Amino acid sequence: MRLFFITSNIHKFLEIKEIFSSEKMDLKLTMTNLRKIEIQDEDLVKIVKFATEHLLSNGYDNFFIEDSGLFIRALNNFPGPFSSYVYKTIGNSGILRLMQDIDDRSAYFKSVIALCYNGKIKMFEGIVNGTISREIKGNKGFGFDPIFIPRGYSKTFGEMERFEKNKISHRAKAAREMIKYLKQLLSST
Ligand code: ITT
Repeated sequence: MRLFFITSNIHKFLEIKEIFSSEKMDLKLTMTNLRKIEIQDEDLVKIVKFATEHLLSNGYDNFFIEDSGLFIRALNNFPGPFSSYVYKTIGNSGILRLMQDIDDRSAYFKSVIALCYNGKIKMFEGIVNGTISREIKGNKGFGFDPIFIPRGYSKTFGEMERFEKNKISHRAKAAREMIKYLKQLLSST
């Protein structure tokens, strides 16, 4: 059986695909770059829920979407749900410039997955805490990875292999919760 991940971001897809295979998920994961409706809101949960309900009411099923963002404490949780736009406009160097004279570097990534399976919607969340680095480091991963140092580590996500990031990332946590739920569901049918 097939499960569709509706996303335009190949990195997100590859991260979750690797988790599906390490968790030995039976469902075949397929990336679909379908346009989804994105409302503007400060709450990631509301954003994915709205998009998922819209897709379901348009006849789509057996898919999930994921929305994520970087929340920086000293910037009142900016860029948060606007992460994609902020990355495309000011990028990592812009964030570091905004943080130039700021000592409190704490930040977190949050991921919210909305799964629609057999017509039922379920949400899963994951968070990873860390700090914003002083310089851009590493060329692995994507987006803000080269400026985010997860708590307990001395290197950025941008310096980590995918499997290392997948041990601790926000997306990996949300994805593992979804897999747990799907496994239970599949074993009971
Ligand atoms: P979709 O088509 O799935 O929406 P997207 O890249 O536009 O793909 P989002 O709207 O969820 O995804 O944007 C989240 C942005 O936050 C993303 O583009 C990155 O800039 C940043 N981001 C989220 N998770 C990240 C991660 O694990 N590492 C680095 N940056 C991340």
